[in-house]
Amino acid sequence: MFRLSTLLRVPAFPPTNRALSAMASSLLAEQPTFSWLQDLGLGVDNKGVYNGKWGGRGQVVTSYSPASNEPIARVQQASLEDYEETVKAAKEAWHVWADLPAPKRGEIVRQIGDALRKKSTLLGKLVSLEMGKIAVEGLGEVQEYIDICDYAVGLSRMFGGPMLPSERAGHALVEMWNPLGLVGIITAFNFPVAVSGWNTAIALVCGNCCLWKGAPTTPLTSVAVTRILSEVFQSNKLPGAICSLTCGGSDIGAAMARDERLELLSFTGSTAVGKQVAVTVKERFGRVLLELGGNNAIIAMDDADLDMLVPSVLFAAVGTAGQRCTSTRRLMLHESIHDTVVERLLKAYKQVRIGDPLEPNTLYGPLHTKQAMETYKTAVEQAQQQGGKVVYGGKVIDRPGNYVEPTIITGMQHNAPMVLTETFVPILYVLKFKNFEEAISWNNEAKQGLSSSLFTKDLGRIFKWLGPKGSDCGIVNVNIPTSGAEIGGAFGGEKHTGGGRESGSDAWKQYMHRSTCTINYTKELPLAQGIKFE
Ligand code: UN1
Repeated sequence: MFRLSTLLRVPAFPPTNRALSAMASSLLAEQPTFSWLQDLGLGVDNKGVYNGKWGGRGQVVTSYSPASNEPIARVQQASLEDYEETVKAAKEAWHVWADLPAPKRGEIVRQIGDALRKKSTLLGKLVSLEMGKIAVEGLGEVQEYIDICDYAVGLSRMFGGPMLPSERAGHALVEMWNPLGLVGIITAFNFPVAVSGWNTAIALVCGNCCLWKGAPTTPLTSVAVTRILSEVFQSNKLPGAICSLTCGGSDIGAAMARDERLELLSFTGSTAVGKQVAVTVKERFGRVLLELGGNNAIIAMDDADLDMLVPSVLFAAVGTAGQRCTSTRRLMLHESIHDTVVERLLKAYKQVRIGDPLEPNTLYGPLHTKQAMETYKTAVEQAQQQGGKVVYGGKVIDRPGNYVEPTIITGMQHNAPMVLTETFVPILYVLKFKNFEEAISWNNEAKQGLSSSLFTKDLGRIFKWLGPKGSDCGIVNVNIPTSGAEIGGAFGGEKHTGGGRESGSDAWKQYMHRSTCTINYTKELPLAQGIKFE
């Protein structure tokens, strides 16, 4: 049986007890806790379905702030009937959208980027409030959406296929690229804006309609983003269902995976759920784009510039409280610099300002859910049982919200089970190696293959790292952190990361189907390979 909620990185919804629900109802009955949410079109009660009009007859969920575990507002999710109506509306809308020339579609995406610019501060603040990442990072992912809109506008005048030389006289061999139809987009809690943006902007200029389901724990962000998009379609007198939304849990996710009307399903989430999604979509010969887990490493050689290494590790391991797919989880240090780097990291970790993610001075906020705190506690215990020494952090922080200490663990074997497990919490395992080849093999022994980074000044090592016997990841960096990729490149990874590529470069190809077209413009009928069939 396909059950998304049990396997997602986070539960469908933070566990609530009756007291908390009662508190939520009484608080929300009066007014939104955060009145500025009204400027994003949000109220106390919100509809979580959009297909040209707003609706939703499914379960009502309350969104909580991870920094306090206090309720923010409620969203009524999609029922399966809502889902059905929405797919029909999106399919209908496609007939209008696909008829627009690609540069005209680009113009609509340009307007989406501009509309996001106008609301970026508020939207970034909402991401911070609902997801728990610090304000600058919330704003940063709205910027990613804006950037990919700009990219997609240019792309709308550039994509296409070549005209190839035909072996037959009077024949043209042309590659045509056409839209797929309806693209399903399932995103995770940790990037509730940017990842939907990468998919939506590119899918739209390619001529597809989109049906989005965000994480069940960030429904307000999904609604706010969709409101911004819907106003652009409305002001251009285009069907709103071109970008539809069905908030929901595992039932909607499973329906999307099974649904033959979704020509492509782009899924971001855990490896375990991604595997089920892949099997379900492939069973119907659909197309699936997977962005799954990562267990990313930084390798620092004896010649690494430590003034660059230490802040890079800090950003990639502590930033977003370790909840990026691209977060650094393993730090491999050459034995000659190991102790110095650990000492410098301890100093840097001590200066991390922990607090309310909405406060401008804060560098480190809460984990997204209570369940993640449990995962953290278990991981710290198990790492210690497997020979790890907690040299920094290791404890839950006694304050409201889901706060845990950013943690450094040394002394483990490179292949200890915890070192090779992606926990999605802010634990950094520091490993000591003797030579470069050994470090590369440790980098590559993780099941996942998302991001990786090497710190060195040696050109020979850099090119080995980028080459066939180097990193096996989709993102292979030098002298920068593992996280914080730009939108212009293709984003994604190999092995258990799922193999998908989103965002820039030629990732657009996955949102279109290619036809090889051979056109005979003569009165002769020569066959290829010189075959005579007479
Ligand atoms: C993710 O964690 O799912 O490279 C996406 C980064 C961001 C995107 C991360 N640009 O860290």
